[in-house]
Amino acid sequence: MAAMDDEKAIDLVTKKRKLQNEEEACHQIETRANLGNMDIVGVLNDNPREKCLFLHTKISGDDAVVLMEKTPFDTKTLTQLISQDTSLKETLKNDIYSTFETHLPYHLNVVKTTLIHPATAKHLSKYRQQKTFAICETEEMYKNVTKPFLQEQKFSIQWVYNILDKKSESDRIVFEDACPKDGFVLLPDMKWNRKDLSQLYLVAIVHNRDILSLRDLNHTHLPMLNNILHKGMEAIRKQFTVMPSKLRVYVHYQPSYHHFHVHFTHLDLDAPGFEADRAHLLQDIIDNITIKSDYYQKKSIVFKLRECDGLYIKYKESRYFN
Ligand code: M7G
Repeated sequence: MAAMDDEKAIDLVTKKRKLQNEEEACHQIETRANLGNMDIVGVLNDNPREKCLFLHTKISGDDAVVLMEKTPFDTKTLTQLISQDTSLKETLKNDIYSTFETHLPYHLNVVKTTLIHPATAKHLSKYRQQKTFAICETEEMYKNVTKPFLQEQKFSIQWVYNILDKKSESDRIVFEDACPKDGFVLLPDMKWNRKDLSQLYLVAIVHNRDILSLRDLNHTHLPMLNNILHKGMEAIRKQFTVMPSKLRVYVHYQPSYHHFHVHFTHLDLDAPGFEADRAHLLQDIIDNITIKSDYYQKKSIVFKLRECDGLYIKYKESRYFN
């Protein structure tokens, strides 16, 4: 028994080391890239509270989206943060209160950048700050407006097929159940830097290519859903030592990408899209379908749309709009 535990511990250390090496390799690739080859077209979104800036740029005439986000503090670097290498310029002093403009050592001043290139009009719309509206989609509205729209307008999911076919990110896969009907691939979400466990964010992508969204689920999908919930949580416990009680496991409706997938995030992370008008807990989905197989075909579902979303425009033109 002790030998088994030792083996598991060694396995975990090897995996962690592999992850660190990958991160270092990623870092080296990033340091070789530069942003000098693009022209700025405009700001899509500038959010001071979340400390992120989304830009529309052009690279060799093609549209691109650049997402820049200040990374959280890393408590492992405290001694470098509070050191003589950090310079402070006083901006206010009053009694016991002072504020400073602070310049951190170069290597602590990291911004995570995501580049989408070439970007489509849908990418530009996805990241542009816009007014939002709630839609209460009935069974009939789904059939008459949403489903026909999705069939003609689906966002490209080539990146999903690249993952399932092992053409991209195969070295990042944390767990796979290869069953074509009930299986899935679990891997770090693009939003996670794979360093900070309190920001942990993984995504489980199913092998079944026929499920557009929550709306398509019924009792025949229960083995797949239970598989994802239990095997996904177990894989995260093993690889990252994050317990199931620290995880939030959910599905978006509407998702951006219409190939069924499940989000696994750390409970302490305020992930974008965890609002009541977008996230559906996987455990609730399993229970609802167990009670009534066609629950998600019959249920009215409230979700948020933005004013430039194609689906919002379709609803505006439809007889359901008020
Ligand atoms: P969603 O519910 O369809 O929409 O989730 P959202 O993007 O509006 O949340 C798709 C999830 O897949 C998101 O959490 C994305 O960050 C993630 N994602 C998107 N892309 C293009 C990639 C990718 O290329 N690789 C990985 N690992 N994750 C991605």
